[in-house]
Amino acid sequence: MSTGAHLASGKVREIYAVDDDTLALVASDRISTFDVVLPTPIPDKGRVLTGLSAFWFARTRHIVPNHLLEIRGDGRTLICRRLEMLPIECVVRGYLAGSGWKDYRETRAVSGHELPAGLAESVRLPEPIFTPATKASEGHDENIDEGRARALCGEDRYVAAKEAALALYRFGAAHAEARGIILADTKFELGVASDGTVVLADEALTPDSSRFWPASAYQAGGPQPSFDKQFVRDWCERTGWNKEAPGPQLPDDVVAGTRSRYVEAFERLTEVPFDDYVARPEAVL
Ligand code: Q0Z
Repeated sequence: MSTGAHLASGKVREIYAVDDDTLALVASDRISTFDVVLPTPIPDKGRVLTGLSAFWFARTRHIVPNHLLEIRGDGRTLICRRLEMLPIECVVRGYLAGSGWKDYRETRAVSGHELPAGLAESVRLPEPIFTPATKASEGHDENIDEGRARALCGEDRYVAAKEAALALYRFGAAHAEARGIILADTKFELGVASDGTVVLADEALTPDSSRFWPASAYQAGGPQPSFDKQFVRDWCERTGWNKEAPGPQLPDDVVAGTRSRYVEAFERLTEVPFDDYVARPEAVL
């Protein structure tokens, strides 16, 4: 089976059309930080993200069906069912960080969820909240309230996507927490199959679509270190880079340290040795 025509590029991924009903999602080793893709790849990052997505797809089919058909031998390509994508990002937050923290500080609410006064940055929320966002073609997604999201999706699809996203987050966060990783928040993309079923698509519960924090360092009251990207961010800050493209080339020790963190996240979450995955990607299924 060939990969087919190139359809779209993300910052660090590509989509190809295999046939009318089938796509190939290919994850590169590129890394972005402060919204800029750096010139230096992180070896195996694409495999780690692809293997993690496939792991979660295999373990959450009881919650919601997903688009995964097969994983290629290269470990970085998922063959997927082509869907009609919902026009919203399905974000779930269990902790107050990123744009959730920003919106809370300004309005005491996130996507229409009014929260208690006096919450600290990175605090665990009383309950995970669904905070849908627009899909911005460039720039940042904007959090929208339930009314706008429902109007964009249609009532039935909105309710199915919201309930799936909340259940997926709870499942992923509990699994990760038991392995020393806090899944602070995550973004899902869902689509609709030809029979009308709402289906989980894209990547799922990876460090590129989520905030992973080391539980060992967790302390609410400020920003938390990223499980995977903290070495890169710290090194970039020390260089005095102005955070505009092009980013700096990373030194070998920062590349190696960052690769180790991705592999560590993969092994903690999947309990599959990364070398086994490289030899046989179906090991995560
Ligand atoms: C996912 C994206 C990427 C750039 C479209 N199963 C599906 N059916 C239809 N469309 C998609 C999927 Cl996953 C779809 N994206 C996001 C992924 C590169 C953009 F790898 N866009």
